[in-house]
Amino acid sequence: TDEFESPDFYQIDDLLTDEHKMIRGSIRDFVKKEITPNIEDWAEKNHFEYAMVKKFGEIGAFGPTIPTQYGGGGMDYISYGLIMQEIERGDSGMRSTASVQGSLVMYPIYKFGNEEQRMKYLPKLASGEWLGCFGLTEPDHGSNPSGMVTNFKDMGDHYLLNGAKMWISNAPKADVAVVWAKNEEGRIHGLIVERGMEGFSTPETHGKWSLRASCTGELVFDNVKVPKENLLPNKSGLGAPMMCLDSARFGIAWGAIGAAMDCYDSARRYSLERIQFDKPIGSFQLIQKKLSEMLTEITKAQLLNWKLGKMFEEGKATTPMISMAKRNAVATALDIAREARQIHGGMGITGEYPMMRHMMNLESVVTYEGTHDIHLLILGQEITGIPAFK
Ligand code: TGC
Ligand code: FAD
Repeated sequence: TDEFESPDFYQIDDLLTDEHKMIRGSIRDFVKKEITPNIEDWAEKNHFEYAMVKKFGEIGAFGPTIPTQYGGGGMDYISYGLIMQEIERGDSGMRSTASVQGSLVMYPIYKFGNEEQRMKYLPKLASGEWLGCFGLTEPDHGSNPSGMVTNFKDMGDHYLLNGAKMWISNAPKADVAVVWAKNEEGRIHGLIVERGMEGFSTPETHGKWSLRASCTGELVFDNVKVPKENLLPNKSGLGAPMMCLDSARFGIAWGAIGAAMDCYDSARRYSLERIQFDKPIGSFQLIQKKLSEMLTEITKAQLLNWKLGKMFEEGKATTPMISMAKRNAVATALDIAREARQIHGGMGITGEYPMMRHMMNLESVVTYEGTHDIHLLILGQEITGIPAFK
């Protein structure tokens, strides 16, 4: 069969409700119809298919955990994880579009915004009428966002915003940007910046060999007048963007395992079809070792992700727990993409199969939302009480 078969070696489906399985099934069907047939072409052409934004809105991929009164899905975190898993099984860049919109744009407006801001932005972001982006990283401040220099001054009837953000997913096409900047006292606040504000531009970043179906750019603020009502009033300090990252990193932990499953499934299938030395290559011990280890790592990560989702629901998930899941899932997915590529031999380097694209995508995923090593150090700090990054 050509159908993707989702590995479920430890019967983790028993831990899911009928609703979870229904949501996963509908997103899987969507990915099969809308993403899989086109993605190699989009990635090869470095093309961001803007029409997907509306389609993601229609299937509820934006802000699944945001309450329905604001246009969100009102779902639990396991549902959110499953949606990200299925979309990233299609492509990490597609998942980026969805997780930035939901966890990094809608979430801060919902969590730190006032009622007028929620009503103005959330329904349009949920439906895909508007696309959003999240500006934290700067050219000189990536792993260390607290050093940011983007700043705003109180001019009486408005704020004046100056500075630049770099590596921002969705930026070139975004209608709305949630931007983190320091006030005159050096305190970090979130501001909602809209396309069309004078002095605001979003140049595209070219030459990426990764996430080629997602658009990435800069946010440049040259004396941008931001209305005072665009400041997110209900939380300031680095903790505010970090809370958004908690939610987005959770989605990535699930998403990366979706990419891993896609690679594993392709490798399993190919190993049974490809004949060398008069036998399917799947009959050789070294191939079986690779497949066995892939399945083991996917299963471990699925259990970690599921439990983390439960802890999110119970308000018990901590940043180091999230770091463990994100770091583990992405490293696992990268290893599996490489091993699966080898199982496909020369064919593995072509766009006939998904591994090369997943592998290149995952090089971004292992870096963004906190690098592999930063997550290790967050765990190190949890264990020892000593932050090693400063
Ligand atoms: P640190 O001193 O630890 O904390 C500063 C203040 O923030 C508070 N805080 C949190 N509050 C709530 N929830 C959290 N999760 C929090 N984490 C920190 C903390 O309590 C403290 O508050 P206060 O009141 O004491 O000031 O901060 P630090 O400067 O030492 O930094 C720690 C470090 C290095 C771990 C952190 O900065 C970090 O995680 N760096 C990585 C940066 C990162 O992840 N950037 C991501 C950019 S967005 C992105 O990549 C999107 S890609 C998406 C896509 O396309 O899919
Ligand atoms: P650096 O921080 O310069 O790190 C370089 C290397 O040094 C890394 O290996 C790192 O682990 C290591 N390092 C740094 N500090 C330490 C330390 N203390 N101890 C040990 N090692 C250390 N950002 C956003 O705000 N919004 C987005 O939408 C967004 N989208 C992105 C999309 C893509 C495709 C990419 C590639 C990035 C995106 N980012 C986004 C930025 C991303 O979050 C940063 O790239 C990431 O946080 C790392 O920052 P940096 O690239 O400046 O690397």
